Amino acid sequence: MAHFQTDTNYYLNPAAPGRFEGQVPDLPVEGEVPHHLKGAFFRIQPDPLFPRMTEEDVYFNGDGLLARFDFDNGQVRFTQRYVETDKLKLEKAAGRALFGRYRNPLTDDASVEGKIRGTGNTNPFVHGGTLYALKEDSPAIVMDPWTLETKGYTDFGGRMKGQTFSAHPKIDPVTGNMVSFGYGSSGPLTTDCTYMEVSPQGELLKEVWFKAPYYCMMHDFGVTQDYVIFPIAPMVSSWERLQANKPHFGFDKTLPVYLGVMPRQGDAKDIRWFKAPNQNACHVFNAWNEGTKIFFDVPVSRGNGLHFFPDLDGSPFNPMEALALPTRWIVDYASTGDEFKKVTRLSSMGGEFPRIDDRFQTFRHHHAWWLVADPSKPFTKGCGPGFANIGYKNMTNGYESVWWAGEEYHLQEPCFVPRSKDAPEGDGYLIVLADNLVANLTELVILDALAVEKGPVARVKLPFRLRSGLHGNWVDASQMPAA
Ligand code: V55
Ligand code: FE
Repeated sequence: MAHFQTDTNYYLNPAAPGRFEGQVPDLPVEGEVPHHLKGAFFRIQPDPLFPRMTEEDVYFNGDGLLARFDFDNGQVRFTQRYVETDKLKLEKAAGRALFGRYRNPLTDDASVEGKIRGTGNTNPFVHGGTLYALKEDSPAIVMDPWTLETKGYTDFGGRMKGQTFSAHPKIDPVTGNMVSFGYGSSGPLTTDCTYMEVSPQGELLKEVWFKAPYYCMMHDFGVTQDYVIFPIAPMVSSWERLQANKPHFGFDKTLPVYLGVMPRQGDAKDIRWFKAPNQNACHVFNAWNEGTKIFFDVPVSRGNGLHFFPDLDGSPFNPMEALALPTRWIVDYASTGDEFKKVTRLSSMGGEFPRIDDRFQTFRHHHAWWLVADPSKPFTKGCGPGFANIGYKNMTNGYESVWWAGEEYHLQEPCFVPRSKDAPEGDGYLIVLADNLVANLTELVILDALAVEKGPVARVKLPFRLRSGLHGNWVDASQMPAA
């Protein structure tokens, strides 16, 4: 197989890989880090350790490079290590890349046929004191939350039969269970899916198998006290695509969107599929139910939101159709029809990476934050307008505010941090990584969560640039296991 050893397209500055592990014991701070914050902020970025073996690839395909920011008494320490997946171990032993393109095993070196291709690069998620590195094409990976050592894939003691575990589980605040799902559960491109619940002790309590209406990138889902909601949006694939060396996913403008609604106490036979016209959704703010009425808050775009997974019909990427608007989809599990038309726009501030105060997952939430793209603001030449703003909405009184980071910056997904463990919903801070595209350095910015427009209360300065990441989560010190 040809061995290109190249870093093309999405691998150039400012998206170039970091390719390093290390520690910084005490990061310099501008302003003041709240002294009472004691805990860890985990975040992860895709970051290919070896130069790619294929000429083309997408940013989603890097090895998981996991970081922890430790907060204690106003000081912040940084630690970063690779997720040592089976894939990365094989590549380290060979001294070069062996795995080819994103979710295309047909592009791999023959020596790694049949190996798990996961990278653990999407979400570092803590449940019951266990840190998982998650990637939706493979099982969950157990990590040591203190040393960031990789313990390996888990099938929950042999109980998980599906081959995949979503990067977006939720924690039910009542039972403490981690509620999750998988797609492509019997192998790549299969329509088999699973719904799972894991106890705080790490026991897989259930695995319900069901079939999706079509194979697609089911990246996130909704969990309420009584239902789970599976969104099917037309980011699709096929073996023909993979054989033709196209990107794994492409957007199909002809297929409808479905919401699969299943009672959490129910089974596959209880799923109702509600149908809506062609559109796109990816991440989820939150979901809740009032009786059989289900509320599902998601950023929704009219068309394809990901330029590196082009439209199947070859039409050029359309940034206006790609911009997602926070939207409320409402369906009634007890209704007679199978269409859902009830849609409320929640904001005209377009963007993605929605977050709430996660202590209120599965219940009606009152505060929401997301990254906002605003093409009317100036931006650094060559870097595009990007996500340079944080949007906030009070869901009770409709009050909205926004913080613009400035033309030198792109922002990464925000994370809400409660002022204290028992603080009221929304009372606390927002942690945001801000990439300074001019200085080529990253800052960890801390905002007052209910007054983002006031700008940072502190800027924690990293002495290097982090690559654009996916997700991050705060863990209070009291919820970290003993070191
Ligand atoms: C997403 C990210 C992924 C992936 C599939 O944000 C979807 C969506 C970082 O990897 O594999
Ligand atoms: Fe995600």
